[in-house]
Amino acid sequence: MKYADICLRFCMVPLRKYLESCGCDPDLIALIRLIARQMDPIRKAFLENQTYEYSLNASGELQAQMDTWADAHLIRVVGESGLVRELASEEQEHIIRFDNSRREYAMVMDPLDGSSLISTNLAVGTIVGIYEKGGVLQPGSKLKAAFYTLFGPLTVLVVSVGKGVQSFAWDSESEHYVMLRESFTVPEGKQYGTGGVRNEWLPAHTKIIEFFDKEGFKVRYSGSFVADCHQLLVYGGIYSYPGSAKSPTGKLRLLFEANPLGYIIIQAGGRITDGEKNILDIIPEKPHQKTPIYIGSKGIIEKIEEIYSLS
Ligand code: AFP
Repeated sequence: MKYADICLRFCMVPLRKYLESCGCDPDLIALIRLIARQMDPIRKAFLENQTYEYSLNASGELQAQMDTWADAHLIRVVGESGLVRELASEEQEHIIRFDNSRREYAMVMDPLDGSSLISTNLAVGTIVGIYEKGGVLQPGSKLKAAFYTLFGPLTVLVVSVGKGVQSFAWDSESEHYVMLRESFTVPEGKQYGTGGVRNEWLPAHTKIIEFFDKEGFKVRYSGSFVADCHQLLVYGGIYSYPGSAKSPTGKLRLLFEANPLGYIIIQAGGRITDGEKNILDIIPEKPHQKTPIYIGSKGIIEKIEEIYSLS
């Protein structure tokens, strides 16, 4: 079936039309669509890049072969676009500058989040945040757009350009993204996920988990931030990765993970906190800065901040 027929038959709005209807700058639309289209080659590359313990990144963490493949692929495409002046990637130690770019967009990305799950064929995805200008070391509240993709049964793109949150699915026949859902509101679900090791948690986090257990929350934690956030976007609840005595700032990166997802979840009526403040207000000092993170339903985050304030 032809793409136009599919849209007509299922009343599906294509990604480009949706972004145009939001009044986005044509170059921002071009950039989002360019990155979004790379999910097809990335998805196809999984089969030939199945080495899981491939290399170490700048932070000394294990990289899967797909981490480096997706990173190199996206860096090349972004560089050739002529739209991005600065790029920070979770897989690169330093900020990359494209001095000849004709626009000043600054992009942050986790090329493949949750990559330890590649070996188990569970859902992973790509996270992207875009600033209009001013470089990558800016608070998340200044983002112009953020999106993530999720490689599940469908390749899904969830995007916000500051006008709510929408999801699109990749149609491999027509090679377009078509709208799946035109708005999201994070419900007050009763489920939680937490990273870290229980006997290393700090007292406030232990109290929070005890509160969830007492209130009859279900546990949902996959090991892929992007997949767990997608789940809470639909069902509500929270994802958390706390600080610990060993690692007071936790594991997740402010620039590549917390800010883009925080921007999206706030646009869907949820919240994000480090326990004390909105993560999107943090002014980053370095690309690989980490932060403790609680993200999800508004009411639950308010309760978490209350428990922190009393601890
Ligand atoms: P990787 O992309 O290196 O697998 O890291 C994934 C991640 O940053 C995030 O997506 C997960 O929620 C979290 O780490 C899982 O960490 P644990 O394995 O410590 O639970």
